[in-house]
Amino acid sequence: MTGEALDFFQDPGSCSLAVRIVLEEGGFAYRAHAVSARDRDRETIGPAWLARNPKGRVPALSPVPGRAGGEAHLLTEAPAILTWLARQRPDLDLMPADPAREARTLEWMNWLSGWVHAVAFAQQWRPERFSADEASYPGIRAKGRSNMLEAFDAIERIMADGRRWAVPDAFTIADAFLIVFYRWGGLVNVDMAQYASWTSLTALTMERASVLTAFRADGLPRLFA
Ligand SMILES: N[C@@H](CCC(=O)N[C@@H](CS)C(=O)NCC(=O)O)C(=O)O
Repeated sequence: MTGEALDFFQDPGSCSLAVRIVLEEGGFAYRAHAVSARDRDRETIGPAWLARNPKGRVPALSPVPGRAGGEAHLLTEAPAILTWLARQRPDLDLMPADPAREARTLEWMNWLSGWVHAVAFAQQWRPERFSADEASYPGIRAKGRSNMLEAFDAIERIMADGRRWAVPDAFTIADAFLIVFYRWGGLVNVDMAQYASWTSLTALTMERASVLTAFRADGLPRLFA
């Protein structure tokens, strides 16, 4: 796809991977800018990034008309960015035009973003968001792990009805988001092979040229190598 190159702010292997997959899927011209979200060199909460995105997070994408309290034309929130990108390429139907399939895609995006990411994983990786009392962190981490495992069971139950993709039956932005959490499950030492149906979906996702390119660009080994 031609047009003005987009500026994409990301941290390799973070939830921004989903955005990179869709940037590649849609053939968008973009420049990637690393903003570290990792503890050892965390830039997301540094003054330079906070001035642009007061939420202190990645991913972000520019230019998209409007503003969210920081830099003009900077779009934040992975589901919003993925939806906006999908709408630039309606021919690919990455955010389905059909109202029921659109709602099903949003159902995935909202739950993955608002529960699986912002609660279950954040409880494990950022317990300080849930309490100022450090003594409570082990309990918060443990609850995050059980919330995550329950969510993974739920994903497997949904996927086990024979569908090939998260929203039957074509690749959507929900699949680009789901592979992030499958990968993160491995990072927190979950044996992901136990989720047979979700593993089949992820293997199918991993075969896409866009996904292979995004993993390579993020410096990540491909899954199931
Ligand atoms: N709701 C946001 C969450 C974004 C988010 O939490 N991103 C993480 C990386 S996966 C981050 O930037 N963390 C930086 C930090 O915690 O300082 C979205 O969906 O984009």
